[in-house]
Amino acid sequence: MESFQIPILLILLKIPSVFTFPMPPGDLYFAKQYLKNFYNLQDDSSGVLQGSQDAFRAQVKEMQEFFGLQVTGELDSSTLNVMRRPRCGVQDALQYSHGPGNLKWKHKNLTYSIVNYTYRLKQRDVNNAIKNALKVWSDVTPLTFTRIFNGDADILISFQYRAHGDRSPFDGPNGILAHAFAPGKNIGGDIHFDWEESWTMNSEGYNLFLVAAHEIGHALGMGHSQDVGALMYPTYGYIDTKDYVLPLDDVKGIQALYGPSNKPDRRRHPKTPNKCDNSLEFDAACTLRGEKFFFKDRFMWRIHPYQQRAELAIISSQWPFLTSKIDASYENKIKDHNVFFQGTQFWPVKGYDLLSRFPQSIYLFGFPHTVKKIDAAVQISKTGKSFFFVGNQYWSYDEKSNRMDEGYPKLIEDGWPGVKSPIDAALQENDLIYLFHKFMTFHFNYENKEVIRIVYAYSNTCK
Ligand code: 01S
Ligand code: CA
Ligand code: ZN
Ligand code: ZN
Repeated sequence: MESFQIPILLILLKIPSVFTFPMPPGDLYFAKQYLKNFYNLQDDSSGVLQGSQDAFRAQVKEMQEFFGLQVTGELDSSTLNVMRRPRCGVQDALQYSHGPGNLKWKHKNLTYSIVNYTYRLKQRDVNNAIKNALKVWSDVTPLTFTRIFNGDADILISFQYRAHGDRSPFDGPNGILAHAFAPGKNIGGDIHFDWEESWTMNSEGYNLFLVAAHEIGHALGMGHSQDVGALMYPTYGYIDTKDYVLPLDDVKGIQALYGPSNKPDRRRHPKTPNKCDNSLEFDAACTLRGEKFFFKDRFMWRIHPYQQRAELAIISSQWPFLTSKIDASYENKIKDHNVFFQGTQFWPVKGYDLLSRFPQSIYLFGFPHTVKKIDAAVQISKTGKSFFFVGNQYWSYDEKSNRMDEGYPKLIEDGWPGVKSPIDAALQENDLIYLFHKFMTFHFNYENKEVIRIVYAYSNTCK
């Protein structure tokens, strides 16, 4: 867990109050409005001063607890002073960070209840998505989740439409997908999904399991993470949900709150790669209209020629069809498109748009059927030849005649002396070809056929 977003709410609350009011008779009215706005005091239709005295006292207590005041349930002057402070409009229970007060659940055997369903999915599918999303967290903590069928559950899960009584209205399709309340009584721990999203069980629309897993994180007390690979990263991104394993950043976060699970956890929790890790290796690399891209697992770094800073992103956020790791990629400057290889298939893209609705077969290039994946690919812009590296061999493809050149494959050690194979990735920069082998980058002068220097692979991204 790298760091959590500093909640806007807390910054605003730190502003010292410039107002100190005496206690005029309007105080009770004011306090009721405040509790209605920022807590869950129900509107009392019978009039301002009527209504349930107990409910009012309970809300005053909750508010006092939240602000670290003496919990009396009385509207004393220090309580009123806090109420008068300028503040953020978000309800206090709706927190997206480790705020003060209700940090985490005090018990480990949590209960949940599914209040209603979306018409877009079978009830069975919703039940399973929720159950699997809860398991993501119970697998790495001592927490257990039991479904109950009445309203007294810790975590109430529902689909809600637009304004739904908690001062955080939904916004229709897209935008806010769901929200959840930090652990606590009443609405604390509850999860609301936007009724109007296209909820799915696959990669289309918004995958209910993935969003539910993120919201459950909030319901357990997790805030948002700045790690783009984390489940608690604030924006939605599709990732294969089969055999989903919670990323390491989230595991560290939740275990800081509840400790580890008692049962052994042998699974590898995916770690977001670090651009300055000196053992960094790449899956693939390419240029694209002046930018450089380096691919690793489901991530990529992009380096803009003027910015020079390597920016980490999820590959599928740019190219949604690339949901798993890439074997090789190259920029075809002659046809102004890029090619991404995955196993025996390739995807041609123009800028960010897919050029065919489906992946194509790599055998269209003329590879023998013994080739099951391409290690690396690069085009020499001067000659219009593209080179494909597989094991200790390479092929030359002529982009003008669209066919493989005669006499290939050849041995890499013959055509690219001094370069170690297998080659993980390749790209052209100015007059040099960069060839990557494990943690090394070979700078190869193609005209003289010689390696002019070897640098660390991470030196390409550590900026
Ligand atoms: N809910 O947990 C969210 O993070 C909200 C925004 C809050 C400020 C209410 C939300 O729906 N964010 C979008 C989202 O995709 C961008 N959240 C779910 C996810 O899976 N990251
Ligand atoms: Ca929405
Ligand atoms: Zn809500
Ligand atoms: Zn969130």
